[in-house]
Amino acid sequence: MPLFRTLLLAALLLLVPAMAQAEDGYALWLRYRPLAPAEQAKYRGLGSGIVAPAGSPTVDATVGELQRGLGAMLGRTPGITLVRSNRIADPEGYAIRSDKRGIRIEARSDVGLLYGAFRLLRMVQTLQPLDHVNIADAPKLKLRLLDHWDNLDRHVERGYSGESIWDWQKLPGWKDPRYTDYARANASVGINGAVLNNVNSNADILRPEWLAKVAAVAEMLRPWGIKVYLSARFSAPIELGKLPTADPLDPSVRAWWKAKGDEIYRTIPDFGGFLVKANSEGQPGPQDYKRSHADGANMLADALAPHGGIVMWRAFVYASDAKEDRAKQAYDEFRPLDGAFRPNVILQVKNGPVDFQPREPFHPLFGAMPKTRLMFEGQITKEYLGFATHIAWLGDLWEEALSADTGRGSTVAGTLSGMAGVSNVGSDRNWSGSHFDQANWYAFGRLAWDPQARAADIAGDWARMTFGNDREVAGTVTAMLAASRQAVVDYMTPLGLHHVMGTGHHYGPALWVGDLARPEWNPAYYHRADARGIGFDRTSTGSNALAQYAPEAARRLAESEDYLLWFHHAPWQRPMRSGRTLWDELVFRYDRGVAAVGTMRRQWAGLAGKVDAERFEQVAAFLSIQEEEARWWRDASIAYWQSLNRLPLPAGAAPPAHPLAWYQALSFPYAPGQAK
Ligand code: BDP
Repeated sequence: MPLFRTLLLAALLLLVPAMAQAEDGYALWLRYRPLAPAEQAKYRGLGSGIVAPAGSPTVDATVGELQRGLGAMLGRTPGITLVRSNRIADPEGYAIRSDKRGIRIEARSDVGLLYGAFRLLRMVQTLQPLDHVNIADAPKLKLRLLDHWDNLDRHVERGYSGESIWDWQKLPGWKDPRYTDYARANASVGINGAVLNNVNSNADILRPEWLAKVAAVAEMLRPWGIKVYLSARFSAPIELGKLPTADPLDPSVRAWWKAKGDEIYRTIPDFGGFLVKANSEGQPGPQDYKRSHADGANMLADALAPHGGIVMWRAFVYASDAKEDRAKQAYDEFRPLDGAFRPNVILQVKNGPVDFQPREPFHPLFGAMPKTRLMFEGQITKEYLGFATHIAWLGDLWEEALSADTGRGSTVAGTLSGMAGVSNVGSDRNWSGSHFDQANWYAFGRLAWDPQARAADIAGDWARMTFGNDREVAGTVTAMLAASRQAVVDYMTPLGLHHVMGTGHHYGPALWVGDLARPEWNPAYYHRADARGIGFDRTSTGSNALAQYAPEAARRLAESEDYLLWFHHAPWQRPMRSGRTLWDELVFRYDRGVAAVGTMRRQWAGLAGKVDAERFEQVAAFLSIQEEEARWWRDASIAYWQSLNRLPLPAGAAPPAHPLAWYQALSFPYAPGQAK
């Protein structure tokens, strides 16, 4: 027995390193795998040991991360000197220089040193030489946030990666070390803020006992340069303060928010501010009292201004009773308010005018409010792009929006003060629901740091950091990412189609739905297809949403076939640039999308044995789900369009696998992430 026990212990001890190496995705892009000896040789002769200024929690975190990362990759820590220096102008910027004595990271602030350290680690992770480094970098935008749509019971609205990571019930007593790993990952890409709770918010988060929990999270994120923010419910003065009104011009309401602001800052001295969804989708707001969005935002801004806090006011509004094209409503509502907001208000605008679709034109508010600070809101979680099982590289989606020329003197990127991404982080071991969805979290941070960065470069870095530097592996992963977003557009919403997903949960196709109470919740509202044609006329003969864009931008959008059915209602027989009719082109694109997923599957299969088995198997299984669902999208869509246009399929195209009624009968009452 004792011998057996000894053997068992020995076996277990042998297993421990293997378990620590498990590739379950937890390490994200910060895997820090040991480099091969030949690769390590590249980094010889750089001295050794870290010299850092007298400790601060951020300097300690920086030194710890360098030791952890370089120690694991190189087996030693080269000579690195961290220097606080006023020569670096930007408060979050850094410079890295090296010579044969070692590496010097200079920054104005400790968080700049942290960002420089992560840059250095990335260079080693991607095998870039360190002997003659001379780089300086600083974030282009000050506000780089994740928005968590997390409820207080840990349900995540539009979350496909488990529960909320915020374990509110156990906070503040139990500070899950996972919060530190979350912060490390964010800091590594420059994310410097997190809104902890859902925009469809619950006033309870503003109660003192909840603020104590928020303070505990803030304390863990602080060393990593991340501030916490909260979604504020506009009616909180009624719900918590027992006031009869939440009218933003009422002195008692203003006093309530001011006192609440003071209380928050007593608890969390570096609190970032509020995010607000008001008068949208049933949320309370200033219009309940016949006040404007500016009245509401400014009232909250005044409460936080003495403490340096900001208000991010969302432009995602559309009225339940409006007859107007939903795509026009945010612009109509906010454009007249340009210049009416306090300096600490930032208007947060979704990338497109409808709602995080696989492809949308850029939002017409970008460039149209020169006297107002604007933030870009992207959705990292893939509510409309196949949840966690579809590979869809959002780096391309955001690059397309950010690089769009507004026709008013700059690109979308050039109009921004910040970026917010609706988080895809949850309690799943791999954080994001799938290994490839981590790429979207990564890309979001990198683009918020530099909205002019190229998504392809970011994809290359992510692939190497996540799957290793083997050229075939990294090249294949990068190629898969590059093809993936257009594939989703093709098999779900080709040629400018949009919002044709399943009711409520948005899982799968439901183009035939036209009986929901609110017109703009119906797919039929958006595609307007009948026997003769398809598409939403947003030209001057229709809703004229096109006129919200500057003339040059409007012309480009009107001419783009990628947005054809977004802006035009066209006959099925309309000739396309390819020489096909619109109908044939639509079928061609559905097929192209399905085929692209098949290609991704084969590409991935070719990496068998070159990627660790654990991640390989899951990605392979998810790709087969994606292929099945891509075919489902294609078949259901074609079956439905044919029920209207009665047109034959182009030569060689396969008929749908089932009759339309089969697709219409599918129901998914338990699809994840639904709004509660
Ligand atoms: C929609 C989501 C809904 C969100 C809303 C928003 O379906 O759950 O609350 O956006 O952004 O896309 O407020």
